[in-house]
Amino acid sequence: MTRSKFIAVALIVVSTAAGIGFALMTRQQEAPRAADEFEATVPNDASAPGPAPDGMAWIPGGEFSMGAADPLGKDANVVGMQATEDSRPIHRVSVDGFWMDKTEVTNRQFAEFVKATGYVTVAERTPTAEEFPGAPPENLVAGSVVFTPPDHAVPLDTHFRWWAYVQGANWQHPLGMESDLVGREDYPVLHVAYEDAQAFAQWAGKRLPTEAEWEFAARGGLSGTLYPWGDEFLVDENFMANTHQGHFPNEDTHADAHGGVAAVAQFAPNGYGLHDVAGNVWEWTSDWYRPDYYGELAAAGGVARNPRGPESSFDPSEPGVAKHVHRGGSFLCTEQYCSRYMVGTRGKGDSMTGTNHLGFRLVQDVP
Ligand SMILES: [Ca+2]
Ligand SMILES: [Ca+2]
Repeated sequence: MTRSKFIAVALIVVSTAAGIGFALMTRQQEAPRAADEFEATVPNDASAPGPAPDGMAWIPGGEFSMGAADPLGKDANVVGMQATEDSRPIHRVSVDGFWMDKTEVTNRQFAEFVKATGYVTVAERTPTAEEFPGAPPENLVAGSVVFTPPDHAVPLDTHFRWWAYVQGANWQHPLGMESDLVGREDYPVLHVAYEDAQAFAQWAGKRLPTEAEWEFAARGGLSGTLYPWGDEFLVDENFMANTHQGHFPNEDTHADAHGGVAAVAQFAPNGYGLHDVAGNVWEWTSDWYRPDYYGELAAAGGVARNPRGPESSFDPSEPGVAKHVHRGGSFLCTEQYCSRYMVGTRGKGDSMTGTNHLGFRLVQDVP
C-alpha cells in the first residue's frame, strides 16, 4: 500500500470490473509444513527485572526458530506460498528480554500524545507539488488510504479494487471527514505512518520492536506453531483473533463477532499476555523490509543475535518504495487473499503510508 501512488494517479479509485466473477483455486496441494525445521523455543531464564510498566508484559527473550512454512492441508496456491515465500528459510534467532505493550496502541493513548505535543501525523499534512511532482493538483489533499469494499465480487488482482485514498481520513477520522472516534477510545489508533509511530514512541520513552522481537513475543513461548495459540485456527470452535470471514473483499460476515476493526483485547491473550498479535490491525516493526533477509541470516549460519533487519529496504514488487516490515495481519486477512495472521509470516508497507488496518505496539528495554 503506497499513499504516493494514490496521490500521483487518482484520488478515489472505484472498481469498474463489475460482473467479473472470481473463483478460488481449489487444487489441493499437500505442501509440507516442514515442522521439523522448527526447533524448540528456549526462553531465557531471567525472570522479570521488576514490576511491569503500565499496560506492558515481560517478554523473557531467548532462542527460537523464526519464519513460516506452508501449512499442511491448505491450498498452496491460495494461502501457502503467498503467505510464506519471504518468511523462509526458517532460521535460528535469539533476542534479549524486553517489556512489550499488551495491546495495540489505542486512540486514547495517541490522543494523550497529540494533546501533549501538538503532533500532526503524515495523513493530516497536505501533500505538496514538490513532494509529488507530476501529481494532478486536485490530488494534493490531506487524506489516507481506507478499505472501501465493492458491493460485488471482484478479481483479486489489484488492491486498488478495495482500497481508496480518502480526503480527510486520518487517525481522528478513520473512515473520512464524516467519521470520528466517539466510542472508539479503546480501538487501535489507525492511519499512522512509520514516522508517526516513531514520534509517539519517543514521547512515550519506548521504541518499536524489531521484527525478531515481535515474532518471539507473538509466539508466546510456543515453538513453530501456525498461530500464536497453536496449530488450529479455531479452538473449541471459538475464534481466537479478529480476521475476515465471508467472501473477500465484498462480504464480511463477522462470524468472529467483529466486522471491521475491533477494540483491543477482545480475544484471549497469548502465552506472554499479548492480545491481538494475530489480526485486528497490522503492526509496524523497526526493520526495513527485504524478502531475502532471512536467506542472508540463514547463510551466515549459527544463531542471529538481536537482528535489526537489513541496512535498507528493497521490495522487488515495488522498487524505489522504502518499506518497513508489518506483522500480525489484520481484520481483513483471510485465507482467500492474505493469511498473514499466521504468526511466522511477514507483511510490509511504504513507510509514509498509514491505512485503516495498520497500527503499532511498542517495547521498552530493561533500564
Ligand atoms: Ca472480523
Ligand atoms: Ca495486531
